[in-house]
Amino acid sequence: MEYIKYRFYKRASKCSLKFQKLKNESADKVIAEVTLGQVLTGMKGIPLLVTDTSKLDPDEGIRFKGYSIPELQEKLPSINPDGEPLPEGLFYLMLIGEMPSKEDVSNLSKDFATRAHVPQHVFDVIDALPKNSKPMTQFSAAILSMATESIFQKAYRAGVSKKFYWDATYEDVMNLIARLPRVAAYIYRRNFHNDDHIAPNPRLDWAGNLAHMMGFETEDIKRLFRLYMLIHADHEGGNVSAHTAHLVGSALSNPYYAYAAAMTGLAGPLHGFANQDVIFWMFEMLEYLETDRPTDKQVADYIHLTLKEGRVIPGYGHAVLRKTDPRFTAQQEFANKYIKDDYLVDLANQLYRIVPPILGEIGKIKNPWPNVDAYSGSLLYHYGIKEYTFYTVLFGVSRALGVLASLVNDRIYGMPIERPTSHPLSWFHEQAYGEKKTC
Ligand code: NMX
Ligand code: MLT
Repeated sequence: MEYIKYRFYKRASKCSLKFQKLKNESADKVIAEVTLGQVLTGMKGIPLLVTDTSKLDPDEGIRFKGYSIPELQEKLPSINPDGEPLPEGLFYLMLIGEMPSKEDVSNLSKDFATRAHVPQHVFDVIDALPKNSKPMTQFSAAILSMATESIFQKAYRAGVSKKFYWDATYEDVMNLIARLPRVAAYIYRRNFHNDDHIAPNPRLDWAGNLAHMMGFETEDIKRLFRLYMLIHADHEGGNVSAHTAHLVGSALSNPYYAYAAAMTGLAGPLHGFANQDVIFWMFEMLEYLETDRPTDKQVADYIHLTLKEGRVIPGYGHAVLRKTDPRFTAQQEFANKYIKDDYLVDLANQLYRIVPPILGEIGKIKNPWPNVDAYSGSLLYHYGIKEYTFYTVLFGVSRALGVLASLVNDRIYGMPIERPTSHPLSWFHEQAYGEKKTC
């Protein structure tokens, strides 16, 4: 067994014993009370999922295996001393629970490079879709079509014991992560560069190779991509994409199925699509105001207009966070360091001053502060990736790192099929008022 896989196995099998012990010995322990309000507002705050890769604190934001984003930037190995860490290192950390050495990360990069071959039929599936189908449609379809390669599916058919499900899942997960940059870049070049495709360079790291295959060779963009892939990689288990992959995977659907499903969730405007919605809305505003440099008053008026139309302000608010998203801050710091005088970056900063007090005044919005999507598009646009309908695909490449690490955990822990209970509305009415009412 390859050594990173062996390290995962050694560590995760210990955790798996803990999981089984808890299940067997403490099943009756009450851990939470559920209110009707929680059920009716999207199950917020109910501790229902076991996810080891990262944990979200409403005020502090995300920590990956206990490390904040600034701590990761300091401690994870990077290629250049002043560069951003390699996302492969974060994957290692989430999978194994220890900080990787530079050598571990370099081995992981090489492992991904050797697994990166995408079968021709996946490109054929993408090419069969009309060019006006959304990049996320092409991305999800491509991932689904790659299920032909699933080792888990073949092992299951061959009758492999439950004890070894994790092994085949691990192989699928590694292969899928390795192939996503090629698939994403293919969609990008197909849609926006006349099918002029660029071959992978196996000597590059995972994120650097993605930039290369998309046609961007400067160190600036590679640095941005490494940061981007790091901060979008995971957001504990309850977000729509992570939860979807876990749920679909709990039926023992193979990792390709589970991740394709996750990506159709990421494509929703309240989730990852918001990163393209932000840029769409910014341009809509600038066009309406007929200026690239609006005054604070013009921006505030436009925000009020958007709200009056019954729309949300994209990039603001969060289901869990109650303060500025540290992923927003990491990107803002990156811009402060490397970008001078860019109108969209300036607009993102201007919105950060103006949006929160306006949303705060409304009263009902639990978090008026920006999330990760409020900044990412301005950075990509600055570096020449202007095709914003593609932005959610980049989010999707990154999110694989956390979600798929969790999927291998699910299988080694022997997690069962997920199957909560539902009731008709009349049942909830009865719980609240003591009488059954049908509608
Ligand atoms: N602009 C206007 N209204 C908002 C906003 C916003 N940015 N955020 C929340 N609200 C409204 C929300 O629609 C709801 O209205 P109603 O009662 O009429 O249904 C009310 O405020 C209460 O919502 P919350 O409980 O504060 O938020 P919830 O947990 O339901 O939703 C989001 C969280 C993130 C879906 C929501 O804040 C939102 O729609 N934000 C804009 C879209 C966005 O940026 N999504 C990206 C999230 C991060 N990601 O990448 O996944
Ligand atoms: C995410 O990164 O998944 C989003 O911030 C949404 C969430 O955490 O619910």
